[in-house]
Amino acid sequence: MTSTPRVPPNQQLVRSDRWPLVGETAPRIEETPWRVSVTGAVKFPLSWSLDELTAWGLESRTIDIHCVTRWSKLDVCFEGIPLATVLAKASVQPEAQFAIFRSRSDRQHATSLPLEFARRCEALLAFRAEHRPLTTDHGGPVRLVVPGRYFYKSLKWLECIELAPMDQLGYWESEAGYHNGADPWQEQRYMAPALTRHQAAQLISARDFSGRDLRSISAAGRDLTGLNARGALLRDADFRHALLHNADFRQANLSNAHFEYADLRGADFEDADLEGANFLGADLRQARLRAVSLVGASFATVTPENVRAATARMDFTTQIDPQRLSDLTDEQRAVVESALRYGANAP
Ligand SMILES: Nc1nc2c(c(=O)[nH]1)N[C@H]1C(S)=C(S)[C@@H](COP(=O)(O)O)O[C@H]1N2
Ligand SMILES: [Mo]
Repeated sequence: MTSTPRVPPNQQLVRSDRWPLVGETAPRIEETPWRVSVTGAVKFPLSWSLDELTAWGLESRTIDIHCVTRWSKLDVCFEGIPLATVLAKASVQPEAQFAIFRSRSDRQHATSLPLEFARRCEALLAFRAEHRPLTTDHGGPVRLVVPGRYFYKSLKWLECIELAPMDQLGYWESEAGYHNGADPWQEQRYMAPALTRHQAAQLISARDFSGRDLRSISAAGRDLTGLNARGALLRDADFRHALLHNADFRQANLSNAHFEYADLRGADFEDADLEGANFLGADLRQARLRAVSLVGASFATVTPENVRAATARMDFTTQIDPQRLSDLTDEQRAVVESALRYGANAP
């Protein structure tokens, strides 16, 4: 018998009693009663109150969550109305190719799926998770849960499904450059970099990234000693083996950034977003990681046999707030705590 892996590449499991919060934490405040509508390329627009929807009878489905910032949570029990049922009730016109999902949220949060996938992917309009009503911060009263796609396709506070002949990029897809395909098994995390190689080379030689949007920049192996990257948007940036001695990354967004084997001695990460960042083999002595977020970050390879390979170099001169370490998985936290206490961890 061949066993299919349960966890997609480069994801790590969160503790089973934890469910990280990502993105917006509350819907728009509004007096009007919540309704879910289907509009766009349909014969007649339809809408239902939440009571009308739940009266159809909730179905329960066990779904694995895979967040693009590298944490996964398996076997979460959701209860809701199948998206396929809702789509079947609407008389969808033949020109419809995409379903755009809109959120009752201040920033008009949205995401989309190809209609063909939306019909067959076994998504739910979920009202309950783990046998309780969905909490507001996790998308209650009603959210989309889409199995087989990174979790940014699972829109919280669903209020409108619009059918359209053309796709519209969602909030995270356009703001963060998240891949519109979002297949975790193919690691469709980010769209292609927005920068040309020439532009990247110029910025690298000037060593000033401050305040810029440089997501997915490739700076692997470059000498960026003393880099000013304050407040820069550096999601998915590639700094593997780079020299980043005393670099200033304060307030930078370094979600999913690659720092494998980088020299980060004395680098300052105060207030930086380090979700999903990879520090394998990096030198973090004298580095400051104050007020950072570390969900999904890794500092060592922890193999199933619990062999720790390529642990980041950290010691008592590395400054990390102890409370922030609770963002990490138990394995990662144990590695970091022992490195901070006993030092070095030279490979
Ligand atoms: N309305 C809305 N839906 C959203 C988001 C958001 O910011 N706003 N974030 C998305 C992302 S990136 C993720 S990983 C999940 C997080 O859901 P959770 O906070 O319940 O874990 O919601 C998705 N749906
Ligand atoms: Mo996400």
